[in-house]
Amino acid sequence: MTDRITDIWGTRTPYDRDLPWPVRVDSHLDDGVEEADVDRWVGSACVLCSNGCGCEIAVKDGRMVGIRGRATDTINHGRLGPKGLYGSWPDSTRDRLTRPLIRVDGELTETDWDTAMTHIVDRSRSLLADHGPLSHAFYTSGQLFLEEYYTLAVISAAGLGTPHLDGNTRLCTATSAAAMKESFGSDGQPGSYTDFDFCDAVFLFGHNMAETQTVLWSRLLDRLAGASPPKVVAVDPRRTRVAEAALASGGVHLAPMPGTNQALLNGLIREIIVNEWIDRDYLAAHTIGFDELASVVDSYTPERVASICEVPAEDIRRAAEIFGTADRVLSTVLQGFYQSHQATAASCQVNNLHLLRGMLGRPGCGLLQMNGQPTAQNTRETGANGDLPGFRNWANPQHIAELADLWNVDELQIPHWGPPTHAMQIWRYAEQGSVRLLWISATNPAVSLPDLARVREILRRADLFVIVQDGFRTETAEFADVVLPAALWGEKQGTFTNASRTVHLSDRAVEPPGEARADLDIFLDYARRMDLRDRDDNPLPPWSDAEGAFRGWQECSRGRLCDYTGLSYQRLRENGSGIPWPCTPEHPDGSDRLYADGVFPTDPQVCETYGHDLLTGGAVSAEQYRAIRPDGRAFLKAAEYTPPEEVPDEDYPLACTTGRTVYHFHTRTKTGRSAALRRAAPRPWVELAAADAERAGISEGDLVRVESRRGYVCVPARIGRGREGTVFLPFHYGYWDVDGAAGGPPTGARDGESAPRAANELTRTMWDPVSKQPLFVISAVRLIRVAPGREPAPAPTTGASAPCDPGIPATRAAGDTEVRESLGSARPPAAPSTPTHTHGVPAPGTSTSPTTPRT
Ligand SMILES: Nc1nc2c(c(=O)[nH]1)N[C@H]1C(S)=C(S)[C@@H](COP(=O)(O)OP(=O)(O)OC[C@H]3O[C@@H](n4cnc5c(=O)[nH]c(N)nc54)[C@H](O)[C@@H]3O)O[C@H]1N2
Ligand SMILES: Nc1nc2c(c(=O)[nH]1)N[C@H]1C(S)=C(S)[C@@H](COP(=O)(O)OP(=O)(O)OC[C@H]3O[C@@H](n4cnc5c(=O)[nH]c(N)nc54)[C@H](O)[C@@H]3O)O[C@H]1N2
Ligand code: SF4
Ligand SMILES: [Mo]
Repeated sequence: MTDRITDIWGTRTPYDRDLPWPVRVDSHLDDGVEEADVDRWVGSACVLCSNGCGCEIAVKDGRMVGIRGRATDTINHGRLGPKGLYGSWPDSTRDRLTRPLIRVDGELTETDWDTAMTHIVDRSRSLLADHGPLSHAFYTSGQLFLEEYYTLAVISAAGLGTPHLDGNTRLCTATSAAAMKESFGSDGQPGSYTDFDFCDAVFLFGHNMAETQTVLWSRLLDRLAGASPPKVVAVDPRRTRVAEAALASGGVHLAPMPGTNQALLNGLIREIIVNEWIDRDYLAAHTIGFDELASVVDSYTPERVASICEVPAEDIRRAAEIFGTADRVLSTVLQGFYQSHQATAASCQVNNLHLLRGMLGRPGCGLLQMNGQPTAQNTRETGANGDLPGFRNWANPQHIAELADLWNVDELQIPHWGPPTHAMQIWRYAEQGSVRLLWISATNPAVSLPDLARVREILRRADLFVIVQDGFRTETAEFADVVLPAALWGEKQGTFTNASRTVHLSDRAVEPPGEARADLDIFLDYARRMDLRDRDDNPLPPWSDAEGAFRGWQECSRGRLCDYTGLSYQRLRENGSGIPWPCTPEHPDGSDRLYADGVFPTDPQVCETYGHDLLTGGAVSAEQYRAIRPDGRAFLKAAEYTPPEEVPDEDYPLACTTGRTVYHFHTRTKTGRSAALRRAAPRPWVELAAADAERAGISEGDLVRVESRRGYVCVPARIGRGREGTVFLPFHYGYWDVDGAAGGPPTGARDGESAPRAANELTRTMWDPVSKQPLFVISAVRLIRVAPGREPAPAPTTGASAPCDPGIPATRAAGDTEVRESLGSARPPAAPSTPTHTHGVPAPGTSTSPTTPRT
């Protein structure tokens, strides 16, 4: 028995290469429930991060009462982390949305489904008649199921004909997709989690995996505890647990000034090239662009980079040497890169490092352009992310024709005169008044978008009809015209795909509370009431349940890189483990990693994009692209470093980054309702370095006003261990709190501004030119001490927010936190053979898929 508040990563089960993975089944049952009381266990996977740990939900008397890891799942081998164990369902359904709400005389008022949906459909029809489909926009999520996104994509693109559909994935992993598209021609994770088992070195670029994918971090900790541990290199301005592990492993912690990743990466690449740590044969056979890359990075000597990034030149050399001399390197990239101003450029340089060394498609040579949200991969695959379904290219007429065929609609019905609209642009259109109906599902933009004062102004517009579909009355719901109560995880059925391309089925364990309905049913209800139809007058979309939608999606994925045709609900249910795509009837166990043969989906007929200039975002035309003759080779794309637009100055002398802590998920709608997690990180704080604190006369726990050019927050100070010149704010805390600490949920419909404490009061509406991902880690702030503190800041001591003063009391477990760890040797099912996936280039003039395995 242990708990996952203080023992976040659990008992070590040391692991060495080539051995079967040790099993450790973690389970947690609600207070007072014994394992013998459980009526049944229902198969699922955790939806509180992109790891997608295989699990089973304990059901008793029609309620979810516990969770345990699935021993046979290749993703987690039975392990679960704090969020999965304590945050998967709210402690009580007391404040769940159970009935639709509509605004009557300014107040959100309970109503029935028919009234709410009629209200939506009436508005929708009149807007379509008066202003056409471009008046409609959908802002969705990385947290619904595949079937729901695909249904929404069909409704918006084929049914209504609007290109305005994107997800909060724009804030999350738009850069992951963009970087893979630019380098390899398509979204699709080259690597696999099994690469952790074989690698000699692990590089984490702007990724605090210890707190944000705790179970994957356990996997690495087990390797580090084993006989041939890899070296770890951490690239993060904060002293995270990842950074500590890097130093302990004999690796390096590079702590660049925020916003200087591109310079650092150019420096690393230069070292790899000048030291000849490159695979010339691989480069010649499988890549384009080496000469330009070499010439761009040439001036990025370790000394020059050291002065830009403020890291020791010697550390740059050592990190490059580790990358350059290890046999098998695994890299992961996440928000420290993605939410920055040269996001796609810097992430592409990580791709370049792997290409230069020919390190792709081999066990241990994984590249994981990480996802964050549990189902972000599906948002991207299904085209609910400001792209077209099946990684299709909006600028390729043949791809449009395929979709028109599949959906049985006219090609002209599918908007493709320009790229699908990205979320930041959707919000801009709403601000300008051309988008008049904004349907928000499973995301809380009144907390999670940058520059919240502006977001509130937009949501308040009288000419914007706002629909919010959520399980809770969020900060965003307070601005809605209609609120639709959604069923959540465990209350509905569907599939989703983790960052390692692994698909899990989540079955319905319990009934949704009250009248809450699955998002799929809500979208289908809208489509039916709107009477959306295909060319032959059949209902569009044609399916009526999750499994039907899944089958529809399988057809859409057929022949594409993300081929799902070998999967079925039954197989996913019976397999005992998730299965990684591409998965075809010929390769029913899926594919552990991509690009084993060094052939990439860059052929003009198959690629998802013709690419962009990394500095400006300028698009490459089809003609220009064809002229390059990529022929299945990957692109080594280069870019000079440019400084961020907002850098610290005299008025705002500190660089402010934002991000996460281990105990909370995003805007805390679930984790804030778990007593165990809430108590571990109850309120927000700002983290600053001891030297900066001393200069500003700030002590631990003091109340501090953090100001940027956009707004301010008032929070206690944690004197932490980050680098000088930077501060960090967790972005989890909006204006809602279970215990009323923030004044309770906003009472007035238009009153979201009472207690400034959300990190996004400070951030700016700016985005990466290629991926359009907002720059959450780039703002300049100043700190003003407001009042002395009476107690230490409410920041956890267990992760990167640990205080520099070791005397500050440690985070403790409180409440119902007991976790049972069963250590065993249950053998997981045979992992998909490695590698199973090779990649053929279609002959000119054929439409053959890029995914046909050769073997
Ligand atoms: N506990 C928890 N886990 C989660 C989530 C959660 O909310 N809570 N959310 C999930 C989601 S959706 C996501 S997207 C992931 C995010 O997972 P991560 O990306 O790991 O988390 P963040 O804390 O946002 O940022 C990671 C690190 O980037 C560093 N950083 C900031 N600026 C820079 C920079 O300029 N350069 C470099 N190199 N590093 C920088 C920060 O110091 C921080 O430690 O987590 C997923 N997992
Ligand atoms: N400053 C700053 N801002 C950030 C970030 C940062 O690092 N710093 N990170 C960005 C990133 S990476 C992300 S992913 C976003 C996350 O930002 P959001 O998406 O706004 O955060 P969540 O709290 O996860 O909101 C998801 C909502 O969906 C609801 N929900 C959950 N499941 C379901 C379901 O099945 N159906 C429906 N209808 N609703 C459901 C939840 O109750 C919740 O209200 O924030 C972004 N914003
Ligand atoms: S690592 Fe992610 S998926 Fe796994 S239990 Fe934790 S939150 Fe859930
Ligand atoms: Mo995210």
